[in-house]
Amino acid sequence: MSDRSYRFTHAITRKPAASIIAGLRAVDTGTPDLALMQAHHAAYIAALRATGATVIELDALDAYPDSVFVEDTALCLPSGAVTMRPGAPSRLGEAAEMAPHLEALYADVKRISGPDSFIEAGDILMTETEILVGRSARTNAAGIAELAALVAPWGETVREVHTPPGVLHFKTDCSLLDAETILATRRLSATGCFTGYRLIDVAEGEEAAANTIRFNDVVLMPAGFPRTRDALLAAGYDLREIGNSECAKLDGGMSCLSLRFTSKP
Ligand code: CIR
Repeated sequence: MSDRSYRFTHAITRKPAASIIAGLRAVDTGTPDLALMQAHHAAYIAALRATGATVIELDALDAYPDSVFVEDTALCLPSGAVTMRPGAPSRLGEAAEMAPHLEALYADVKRISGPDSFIEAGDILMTETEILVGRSARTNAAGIAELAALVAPWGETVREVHTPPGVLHFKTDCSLLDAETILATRRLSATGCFTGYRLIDVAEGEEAAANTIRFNDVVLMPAGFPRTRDALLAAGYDLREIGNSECAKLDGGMSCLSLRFTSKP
């Protein structure tokens, strides 16, 4: 079995912009503190680099308040990349900002372009064998169908699933921990979408801990979720807890802050 879904040589991040205070959020829980967010962001990048990966840090984009959440702009696969078409109008232009950076690294960069297609990569979970895409308020059937058609020539299979109502993205509620293991909230795993995978439940009341990333030998998780942390430690994962209080005010977590991929020489 390959390990394409958690072993990476590279990541792309983007510095948080001062305009982050105008970023999208479902519920207003306070103004994000830019300096603290920058400190958390630096710790996140350091944790990625400590695994031996190269991290490309892009400049802040003030015109796009949510642009620190680079994950939503593209899907990076072993054979090529696909730029997304974000369903949030204020984020639509972020994909074109990312495209040249991917074109510098990948021979094949495709793009979601249908005028009725909307898809954000926060709704996409890549595993060893398939690409799960959650329908959500940001990702529609046309976007998923277009993605499926674009990646089929690369031998990739897309499976449409559902993001729970009121949850921003599919991956807000789940993460891949290794080739066969998924960490998920009960409200998501109860839909049955992870049949065939080994499941670890996020502790009740710690739903915001579900968005982690497995990156090479470590799992990055948001700090402040002791019962989920202990469950992951007991399962043998090498954890790095990263402060996420400021991104959480904008519904962002560990996966949202990077594009992760393997660059072939
Ligand atoms: C948004 O609403 O689009 C941002 N405030 C948060 C995006 C988080 N991204 C992600 O879950 N992949």
